[in-house]
Amino acid sequence: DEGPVAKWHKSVCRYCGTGCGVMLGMNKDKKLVRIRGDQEAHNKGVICIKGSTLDKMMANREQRLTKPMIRKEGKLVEASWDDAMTLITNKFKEAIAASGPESVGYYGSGQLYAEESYTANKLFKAGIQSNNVDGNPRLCMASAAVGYTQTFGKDEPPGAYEDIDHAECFFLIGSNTYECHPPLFERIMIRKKSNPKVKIIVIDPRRTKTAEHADLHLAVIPGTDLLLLNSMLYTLIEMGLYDNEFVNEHINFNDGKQNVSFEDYKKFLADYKPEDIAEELGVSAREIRRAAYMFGNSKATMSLWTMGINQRIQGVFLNNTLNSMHLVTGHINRPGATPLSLTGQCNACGGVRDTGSLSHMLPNGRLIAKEQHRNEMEELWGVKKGTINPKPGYDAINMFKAMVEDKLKCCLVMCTNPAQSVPNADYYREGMEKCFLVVADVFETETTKLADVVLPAALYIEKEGVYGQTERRYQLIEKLIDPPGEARSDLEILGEFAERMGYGGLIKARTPHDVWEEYRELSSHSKYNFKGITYERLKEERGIQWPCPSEDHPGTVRRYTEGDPFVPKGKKHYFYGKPDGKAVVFLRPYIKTKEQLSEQRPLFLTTGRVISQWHTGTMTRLVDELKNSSGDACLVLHPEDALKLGLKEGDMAKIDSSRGEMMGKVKISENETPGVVFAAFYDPNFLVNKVVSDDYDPVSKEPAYKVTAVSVSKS
Ligand code: MGD
Ligand code: SF4
Repeated sequence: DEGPVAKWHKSVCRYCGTGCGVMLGMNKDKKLVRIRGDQEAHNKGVICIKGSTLDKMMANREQRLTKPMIRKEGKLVEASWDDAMTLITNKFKEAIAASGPESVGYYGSGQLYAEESYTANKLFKAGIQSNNVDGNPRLCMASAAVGYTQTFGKDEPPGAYEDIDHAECFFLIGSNTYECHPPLFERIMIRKKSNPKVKIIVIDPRRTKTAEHADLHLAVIPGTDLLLLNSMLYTLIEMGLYDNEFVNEHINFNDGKQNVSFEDYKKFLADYKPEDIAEELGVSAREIRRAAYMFGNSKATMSLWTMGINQRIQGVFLNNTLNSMHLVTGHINRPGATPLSLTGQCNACGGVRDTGSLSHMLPNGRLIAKEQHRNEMEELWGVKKGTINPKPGYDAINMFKAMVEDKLKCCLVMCTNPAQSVPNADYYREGMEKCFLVVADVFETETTKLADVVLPAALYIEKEGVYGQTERRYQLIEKLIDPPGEARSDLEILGEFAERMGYGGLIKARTPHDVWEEYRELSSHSKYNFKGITYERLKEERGIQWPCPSEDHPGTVRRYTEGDPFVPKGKKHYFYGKPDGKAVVFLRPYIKTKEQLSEQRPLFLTTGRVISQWHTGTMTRLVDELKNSSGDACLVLHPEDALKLGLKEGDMAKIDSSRGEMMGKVKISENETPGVVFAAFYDPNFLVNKVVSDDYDPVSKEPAYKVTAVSVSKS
């Protein structure tokens, strides 16, 4: 009934950090009617169930937000753009006049286009002079970003997806790749089928779909993985499976304060002998040694990880140590050998990490705390020296805490649904209600329900911009259709807000193309150089990986080695993020999580995604196929635990943690581990984040969504 496809357009999937290339089929009325994987893109035509139903999500215009809304006498009522923007500007100006620029903030998203996050960051830090710029990538990637930066001196992975085709051992830790990055998992399985020597090790407390395909699955006790990694390093060195030449030439060992020797490192690891830590880890010494042997003895080992490692109170230490495993064994900087942190969101890397849109950062790896970095950005942005506040702003959790404490008076929230996605949700929702909250979204969400002003945003191909995913690949999404009603792109909203706040001169670039031109020029003053990545090239090519310093440069698959434009000629490895070109192996001790089991709370709750839903489900729950596939969210228990607790499938249970309690339906599955219960967070009728702990890593400030002690009882 929609008619045949009149034209196919290359694009990128809207949802996850895999960044699959898709082909969008438009009919003669310029309506999106078909979608398929792009054979020429890195995903070679493979897409998952979410990507393949993007057309259905985009077709839903009945439920879209199409007019601004303002809260009047407790109710959201329709308003004109002019009234909404006037109100927002007045409120922000009043707060700044009364309590200073630190009383206002911006909470963004790893799903906005790079041009949008870049503009918001510049407006707040160089214009309004508030460093309260943070967003949902803090909840997902912050530990990986800090981990890479500490180890290599620069953020973003050294390797690429292409390494999957060359690896002989896959070390998947804290990643349910099968459900969360399906085309990459398929690529791993194709590699395994092509070569019988290829082995897969999965480290996960749950027997996930990914674990079902493993040659070795170690179901560690939640919160203890650092014991395993240090123990594997102990074993690798004990077995002589390390690369002496690489260690001597390319690594510094460091205890967090100063450089130490390899011998000191060995002494540090002596506390992690497999036999001594096996019980606390929940895995036998034999299996630890087996994992270490498989890791060290393969021709090329590739680690892949995501939230199971990042969302932890030791997220940074875990990331450091994973990088260390590759450095010590020399499994780095060659095809198939690399530590590759997978990204959760479609633009957490390019949009937020690279643009520096977090409260402690400035673009292209610069830090607020460093005067030289602030001065560089002040010069590049053409503002007076001393404009950028030297104090980092609030990270995500502390931003919501500042709302509760009435320190943050106004906040602009774009493209994210924190009322459902932050941990200890009831506590922070109270703050969202207190604060003057402006929310730009495409559908009604738990957060728009709490907002003082709701702004209708344009979605995906209703606007234009760049996404940058896991492997430093930048890809362009072109505008193909108009947004519904009065919806506007986030970039237009930010441009108008800047103008009204008096920063129209600072935010001169108002179209995606112009912002990109400014930003790519700016990148050429850094080691993130992507000056050569133009819109014109991106329209033709299937994404380009930076560094890419000039328009005739093909992009860089592997960093810190030959082929990387920043590696001096004749050098095989050079970690140029560090002054002496050497990467750092840190001595990172394991610390027990505060969330410990007790008689009162004898189970570990862990949370995450399922294959057919995206995050808080605002977009994917509206698609019938996806809704039917996932059903409603439940608390998933092992049959042994269910029996002990007298619970049957479908029963209502009470879940209680130190943060709160909630009710939810029970599902029973042999794939769960006894003692560990699981819940996804896509369902507003099952707000698991009410009970999830908001403890966080002290350095990355990323919350530990993966380990909460709970009790479960029949209600
Ligand atoms: P999303 O559902 O991705 O969730 O949490 P959120 O970012 O809060 O929200 C994106 C919103 O953007 C949606 O409401 C969508 O309708 C809207 N939107 C889509 N396109 C546009 C656009 O172009 N412009 C605007 N203005 N809006 C748009 C994700 C967060 O959740 C993340 S990143 C992680 S990693 C955490 N993971 C996690 C977990 O593992 N467990 C638990 N329990 N909670 C978690 N919460 C975190
Ligand atoms: Fe989209 Fe991610 Fe699925 Fe690829 S794997 S189609 S990017 S949701």
